[in-house]
Amino acid sequence: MRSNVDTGNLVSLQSHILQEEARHPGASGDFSWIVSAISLAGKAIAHKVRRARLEGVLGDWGEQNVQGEEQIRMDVIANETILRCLGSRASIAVVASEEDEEPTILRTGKDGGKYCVLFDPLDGSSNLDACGPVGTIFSILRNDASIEGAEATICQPGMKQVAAGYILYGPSTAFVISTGNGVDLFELDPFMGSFLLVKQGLRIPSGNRTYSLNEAYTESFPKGYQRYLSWAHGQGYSSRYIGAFVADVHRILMSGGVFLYPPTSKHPDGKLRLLYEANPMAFIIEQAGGKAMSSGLPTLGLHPQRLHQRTPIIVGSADQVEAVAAQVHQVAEWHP
Ligand code: AHM
Ligand code: MG
Repeated sequence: MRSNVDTGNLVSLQSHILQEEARHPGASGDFSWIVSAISLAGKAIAHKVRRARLEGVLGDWGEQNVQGEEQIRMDVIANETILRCLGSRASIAVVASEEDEEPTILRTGKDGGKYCVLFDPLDGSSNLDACGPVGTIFSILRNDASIEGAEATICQPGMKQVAAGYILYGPSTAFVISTGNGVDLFELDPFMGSFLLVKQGLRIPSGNRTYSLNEAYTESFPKGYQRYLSWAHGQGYSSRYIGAFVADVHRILMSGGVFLYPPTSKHPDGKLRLLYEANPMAFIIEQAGGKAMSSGLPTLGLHPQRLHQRTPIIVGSADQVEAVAAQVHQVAEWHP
């Protein structure tokens, strides 16, 4: 039987990141401490997610988040877990979450704040009731001490991310990360309590004619997307949609295809958030050889204006993203 593990040795996430860091002369180890905090949070959330029904913490919290969306109790639990894990790491300047209205300044550059960590604590959380996959998405940026104000500090184009990744809580718990040097996949061994390296240098496959989008909104998509869908139907495309961005993109990273969340009448700027959903997933996919576009432009080149800014996105195998773009004939066809 063939093994999916492509490394001969047992390598934990922690030792892998330390090894990567050692390649940079003068690295202080601060970065690996941040990844270790995220992995600790991931293990705690994985455990909570598995026990959520038993512990009676599924369902609504009874409040709305800053996006005006009902907060699910597990959103709040995941958010608090990540903040508790990150709060003790001395090099973090700013943290920002989908669940919090404002970014939080933990310490200034003068006090050693080198990095900003942005995250969606539990993407796709409405899947939980149905025992579907959910995930944590994160983006790590450098803290520019010369910029005043937390929001201005984190409003950096995605191409400036120092690292990005996600933890997917599915049948297994997967940790996917890129520090700008390819994409590595780890899986949680629940008995050892460690994320172990299973695949280094992941490359996204091409040639998979499968799209992933909420087709029920087709009537309100801009013309270019509608033309793409008609074209894809004629070409014998297949479709897959989990309804959790992190899980849909993970499937595409492993098997190829394209994910789309176009502008709709309900969400004229798209639904997904640029800084802590679109940018980190676009970074991972591009590091694996894929492509990400927002209204005809590279997602990673967009200049964010606000923490909770939304963006349309097309992300996946380069050939499949280009197949979408080929059906959009004018700039005006990207917009409603
Ligand atoms: P969330 O961050 O509140 O969970 O919302 C984002 C989710 C994404 O995970 C998913 O891709 C999208 O919403 C699904 O939206 P829709 O139900 O409109 O298809
Ligand atoms: Mg989300």
